[in-house]
Amino acid sequence: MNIKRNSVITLVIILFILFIQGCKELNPEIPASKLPAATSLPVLPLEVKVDDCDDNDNVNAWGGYWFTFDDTKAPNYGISEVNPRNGAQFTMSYVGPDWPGGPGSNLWAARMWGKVIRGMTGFAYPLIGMGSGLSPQEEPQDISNFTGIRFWAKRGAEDTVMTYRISFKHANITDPSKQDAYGFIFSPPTSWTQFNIKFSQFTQQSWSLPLDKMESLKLVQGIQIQTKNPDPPPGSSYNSDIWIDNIVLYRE
Ligand SMILES: [Ca+2]
Ligand SMILES: [Ca+2]
Repeated sequence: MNIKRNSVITLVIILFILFIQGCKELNPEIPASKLPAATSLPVLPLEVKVDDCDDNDNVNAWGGYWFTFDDTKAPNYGISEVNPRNGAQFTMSYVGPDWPGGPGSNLWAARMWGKVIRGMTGFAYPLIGMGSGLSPQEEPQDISNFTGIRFWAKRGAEDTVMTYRISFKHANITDPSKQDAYGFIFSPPTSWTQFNIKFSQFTQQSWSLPLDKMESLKLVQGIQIQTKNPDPPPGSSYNSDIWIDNIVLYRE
């Protein structure tokens, strides 16, 4: 009887000692003032949305406005036609059931369509395009800490413009030859396809004066996409219809 009782007492004492030891370990005797200070490193998101267009207005997630452009203004005075009309408020287009996520999973996208027209005389390099500012007043934005841009695109089945160029808008730079110095030419198929283009893949326009690429990435007013087709013969035109959606800038 006594042996059993002594064993129980011994076990209780051992458990108590273990408990005290455990408490000591849980409460290291280091004053709070000696603990290393918490450091907060800036965490940059891996992906930042430019626009998914699904609120169906002409403003993107950065507060910038969507727009179209063509060759009709000075100094080109061409006769190409773009829709939504150059200078009018941009409107989104409704995404049909061909979206890979199925009907209704994506509502609106940015779309530009029209004709790249070359007259018998006059401007010989006709073009149309659309774009989106990266701030309400298109103040230059520094996007040099991003790796590249991802977006979805498709073109119309009947189009005769099959290649487009995505580039940065630099309209504040007084030398027009530097306005879209760096870009990337891509060929959207007739079904929705995601493009992933690193800024390292952007190349300089052959006719533009060099603007340092890092300088360019620090002064971006907007992103623009324009027709990049062989120039039509005099008196002829090409059809263009391009859809763009789910644009993000990303970091790797
Ligand atoms: Ca919007
Ligand atoms: Ca959308």
